[in-house]
Amino acid sequence: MKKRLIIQGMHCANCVKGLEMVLTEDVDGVSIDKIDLEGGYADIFVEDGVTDEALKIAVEELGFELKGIE
Ligand code: 9UX
Repeated sequence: MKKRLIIQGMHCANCVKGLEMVLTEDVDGVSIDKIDLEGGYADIFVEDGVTDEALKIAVEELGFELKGIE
């Protein structure tokens, strides 16, 4: 399933790299389509069983805020 994570607090390319890392390493079954620094969102693919709560925990681990999931 495709999801868009609306994320507040990404300011540089390292933020993007860090986010990519926590999403793929901390949560099983996530792959990244694209992360848009300017737009403040991450488009991802999630396998069945990946919860929004797990995504939220991963995003917020780095101090970003998850504003919404579309
Ligand atoms: Mo860049 Mo992001 O040095 O929190 S890693 S601003």
